[in-house]
Amino acid sequence: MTKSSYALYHKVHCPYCRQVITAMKASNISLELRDTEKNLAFNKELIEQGGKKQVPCLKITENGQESWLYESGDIINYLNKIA
Ligand SMILES: N[C@@H](CCC(=O)N[C@@H](CS)C(=O)NCC(=O)O)C(=O)O
Repeated sequence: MTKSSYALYHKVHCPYCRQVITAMKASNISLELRDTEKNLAFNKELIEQGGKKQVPCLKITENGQESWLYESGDIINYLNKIA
């Protein structure tokens, strides 16, 4: 069985992040929101592990394997698939 968890790295005033969060709420998906401006540790791990500081970015953990998905359109498509 696949065990998955998700965290969305975002900023409050980012319009692309807002679009992803709206889509997420419409699909009834709940995932952890990680504000990279409020919490600099989130910003650091986004840059170091994701590869760049751009938000939104969805961190996907599946069976212990982590991957980082950038681009609001790609994140929304992914969330629609798992909804
Ligand atoms: N094409 C991207 C644009 C995202 C974007 O421009 N995000 C801005 C914040 S609103 C950002 O993170 N800029 C900093 C950077 O790119 O390093 C998307 O649709 O997700």
